[in-house]
Amino acid sequence: MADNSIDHLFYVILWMTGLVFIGTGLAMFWFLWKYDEKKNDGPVWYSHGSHLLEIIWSVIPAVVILFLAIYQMDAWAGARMRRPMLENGQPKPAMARVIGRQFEWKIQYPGDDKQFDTPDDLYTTNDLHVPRDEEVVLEITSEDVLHSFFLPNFREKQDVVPGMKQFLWFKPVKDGKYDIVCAELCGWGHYKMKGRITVESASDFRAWLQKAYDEQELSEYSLAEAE
Ligand SMILES: [Cu+2]
Repeated sequence: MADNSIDHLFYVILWMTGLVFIGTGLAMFWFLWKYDEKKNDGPVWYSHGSHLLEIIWSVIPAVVILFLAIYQMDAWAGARMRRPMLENGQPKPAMARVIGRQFEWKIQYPGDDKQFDTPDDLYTTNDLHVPRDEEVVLEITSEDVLHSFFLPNFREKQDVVPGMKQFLWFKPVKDGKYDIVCAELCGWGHYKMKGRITVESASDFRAWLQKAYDEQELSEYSLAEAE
């Protein structure tokens, strides 16, 4: 997401449920007080229901849910349909590929040629870096089972489905290190399937990419060459 629409929806729903909670609580205490045993010594009257009341308490929640269904459409479209575009009208390519596997997040950057699965790709484990104030597009895949790529601080969550390639986008606005967690029970090591996403300035990001790439080239175990 490039805005606060998820948080906004959260607060709208919190206000609605909060008001209903306070309202029903007050009504309950009012009935307790009004129908106090000491003030009401007549026989108990059992109601066999009210058609009108049933219609009212069915229609009001239906209207509320219909309102929410329509009200959230724009946030949904922003998160799932309006992928950032390039100036030429093409969808913005993924900055990195995130591959879930038991039990880690494999991160793949395409390198200078901007093509995945070429010899200049950079691989890291559980260590995703993104530049601040840029629309970041990620490609999400799984190598084995179902996972769920969850960035709680970014209000982003996507099921990771084997055999599917999915895209996620957001605009980081604040520097820092944040959690990447797996939100789908994926095996015995699910609990330790966590990574870090680092948001930094564009120049720090490029410097980190270059450094990580140089380190990969130096190490004798190069995944890129093993491909
Ligand atoms: Cu997992």
